[in-house]
Amino acid sequence: MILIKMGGSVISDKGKYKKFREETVRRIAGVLPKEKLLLVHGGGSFGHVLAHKYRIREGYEKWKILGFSEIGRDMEELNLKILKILIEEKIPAVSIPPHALFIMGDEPNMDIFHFIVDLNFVPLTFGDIIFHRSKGIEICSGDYLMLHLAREFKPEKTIFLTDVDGIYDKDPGEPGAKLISVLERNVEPETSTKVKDVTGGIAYKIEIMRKIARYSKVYVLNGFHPERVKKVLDGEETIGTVII
Ligand code: IP8
Repeated sequence: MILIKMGGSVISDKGKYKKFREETVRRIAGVLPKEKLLLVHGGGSFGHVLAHKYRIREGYEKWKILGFSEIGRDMEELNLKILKILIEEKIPAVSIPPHALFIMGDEPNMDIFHFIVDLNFVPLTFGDIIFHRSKGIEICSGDYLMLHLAREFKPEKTIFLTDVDGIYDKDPGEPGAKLISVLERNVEPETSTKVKDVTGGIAYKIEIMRKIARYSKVYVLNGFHPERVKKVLDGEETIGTVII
């Protein structure tokens, strides 16, 4: 089993509200296996712009509810764009919107994932709006779903696709930043925490990746170079970070 997250900064231009990167997604879809695959995608500018504007992570207030619905609509729009491309590439993907699957605060029931994987489908889930037992409303990040899927399926490889070559020792935009090619999950990494989004930015992601590394080999790769994904899938060396 292979678990892959297409990060929001790869599938969309994070600086422009709802700017989808169709060609990039198509190129990624072209190298993916057509079975024994679990897919997750992030929100990018379809999710984070309005999630920030409506302060969704601070919980329920009546004035936010239309905004919450708008984010749900935008995420389904993004999800449908990706789903269409996957099907065109002959990947039997089926969309699983988290907000209809569980209420945050409860353990997500992963039964449906097992059921459809056994039938050779490829589940496609995503960072989403979600209802929350105590806060009322919340954002469910794709990374949280990655952790649950990794725990449940213990995939052979887990791949995070980002807009840079992997994890760096400082902000990749800074001069002298070095790519970390191997990161040990038990060692606290020296990395940048500058890039922020509503679900916590790189620090939260690295924490999740280190947890996932208990169950799976974790790779962080540049999504604009799908040939690197192919290499990892084929067991070959490539540019990126592996967390062991
Ligand atoms: O990009 C966030 O998912 P992420 C989803 O995986 C929304 O953190 C709706 C902002």
